[in-house]
Amino acid sequence: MKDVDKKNEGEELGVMARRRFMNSAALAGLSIGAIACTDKAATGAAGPAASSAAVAHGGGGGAVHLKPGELDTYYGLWSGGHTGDMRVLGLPSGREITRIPCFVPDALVGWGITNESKKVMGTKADGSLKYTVADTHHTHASYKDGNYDGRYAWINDKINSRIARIRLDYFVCDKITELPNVQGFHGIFPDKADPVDPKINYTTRVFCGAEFSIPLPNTVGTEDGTKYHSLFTCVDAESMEVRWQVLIDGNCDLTATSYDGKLAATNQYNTEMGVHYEDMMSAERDACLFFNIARIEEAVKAGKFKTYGDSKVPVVDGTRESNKDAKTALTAYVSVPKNPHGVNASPDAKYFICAGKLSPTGTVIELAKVLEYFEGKLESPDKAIVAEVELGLGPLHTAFDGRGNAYTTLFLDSQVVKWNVEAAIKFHAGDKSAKYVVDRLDVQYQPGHLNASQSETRAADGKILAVGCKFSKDRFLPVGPLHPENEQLIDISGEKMVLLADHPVRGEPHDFIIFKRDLLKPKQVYALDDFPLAIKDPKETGVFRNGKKVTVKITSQAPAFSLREFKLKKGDEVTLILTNLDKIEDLTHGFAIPKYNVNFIVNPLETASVSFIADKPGVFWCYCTHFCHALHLEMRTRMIVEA
Ligand code: RUQ
Ligand code: CUA
Ligand code: CA
Repeated sequence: MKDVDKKNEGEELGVMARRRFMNSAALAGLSIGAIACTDKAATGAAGPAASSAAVAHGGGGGAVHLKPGELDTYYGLWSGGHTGDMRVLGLPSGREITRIPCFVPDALVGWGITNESKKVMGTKADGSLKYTVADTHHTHASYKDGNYDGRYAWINDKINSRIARIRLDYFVCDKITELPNVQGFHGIFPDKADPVDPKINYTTRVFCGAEFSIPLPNTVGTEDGTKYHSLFTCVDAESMEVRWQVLIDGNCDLTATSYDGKLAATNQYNTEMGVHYEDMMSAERDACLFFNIARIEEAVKAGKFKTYGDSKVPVVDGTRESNKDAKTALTAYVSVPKNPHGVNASPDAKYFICAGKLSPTGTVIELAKVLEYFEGKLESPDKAIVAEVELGLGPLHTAFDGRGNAYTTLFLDSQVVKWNVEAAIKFHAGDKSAKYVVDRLDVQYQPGHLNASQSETRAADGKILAVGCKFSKDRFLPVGPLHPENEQLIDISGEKMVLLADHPVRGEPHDFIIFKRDLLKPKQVYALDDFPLAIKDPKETGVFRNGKKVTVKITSQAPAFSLREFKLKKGDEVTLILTNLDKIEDLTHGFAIPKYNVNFIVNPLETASVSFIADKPGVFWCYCTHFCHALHLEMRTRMIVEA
């Protein structure tokens, strides 16, 4: 705690000392990280004291502990990390309510087992899944009028450059698109309006940034990195087809969009286009790259594009060389210090903020000025920078409270710094009396993402802030070498931040959004007609044979399946369709076939199907795997495969 106070008083001294440290340590990120970790272990004791204070003052952000039966105020949509799914939390309690499988098979719901989910996930010619690993980072939801409209959320898979869409009415993934021409798809953000048509005040595009550069087309292994490229991609929010891509200099990292739909941006840490890390950090400044959406779409319409390899996707030229004339430029490269990380739009719609990562600064870019640049009224896009202020070591991501304050994670300092954006702008303009740093709070430890309630909308409410700490060290009972990450919840309703809670989480979840629960109206029972294969009446069930091709139709109604047994012949090519005719909320059944690697569920009025070859003769008890009734154990049917 003392450490924190000192920093508040001696802001300038601290910054100078830290700056020296950054330079002398030659910015070898890993070793700096290790030092900072050990340092912070000692101050970790501040945690428990801070949380009891929060409970005592009642915490404007609300107490973390909800009484049994009480519901949370906010939904949290969380990236699941390597489990390739989306976690849904209730906040402020931090209770995990569900997980929505997307990129990786899931044994509970049968994701990657049923034909319906395999179709979404993508299969090879032999019907097996194309990919079974994923690395999800970022999740954001669809907008209307600058707030979430509860239609969709999107999440990225960095490993295989896939974008998944989640329907927020049923909380299911309904489409996955693999991006062409790119590797390391990282940043993702939906637009919030159309750049041209004011009637379209909702999301129709999703922008995707590719972090790695590769040869185009990537068909021959070549070492010469100067020939590699990175692209920025636009995906249609409804069809999930790739609309267009922009060839750029440097790389993409995270993505942000303006509230008027006119601009999207990505921070670039590798403007050097290095292939080794020392090359990637050799320049003092990199960039925040802006895209003029209307102009890009005009260029596509006018046929000013190329295609690469098998891909039909139009690729326009957004490189520096081809975009020197501001009045026709598709892109603008705003210079930002040293390997910036994170670009975030402020809820007043005025600014994008880039965090410096290897520079202890935050850069505030005024969007109105970026638009002026595109009109030829500003000599350089760099003139759109209205503040570049010292925040602390290793700034990564920024959230907002809707009261003019920004909250930035400091990875190396293991802190969240609260700073006032307008004060920072005054300070930058020369008013050295402007105190922009409002508060600092130690977090445990090494924070990456953070997000505040409603922070990414015009309705930012400044109540709670979640912080994804990459290291938990001593915060939980030891469980062997793999430590969980530590997600912390902070009350930001007052002047000072107050730590409320720690939650262990399996790595590597990254990003999340938090929004008011009344923005969603989820449905809890399907409609039979949602599924083309639905079996509407138990009388329609049975075994239907067409040579070797066999369709088994079954319905479930607690505590029985419509067929008490069904007979197959060895070698049959079977498709089994199951409709759950129970139509009351929370009455889910499961269906497992031993030795056939089949297990899936059907929710109320849901239909799912599986296909397999009946290659093993014998008797197989297909049983309900989801506890549904006092006779749940008795809820079975026999699959009899004759030799
Ligand atoms: S980016 S910390 Cu994918 Cu920051 Cu996660
Ligand atoms: Cu049906 Cu358990
Ligand atoms: Ca760099």
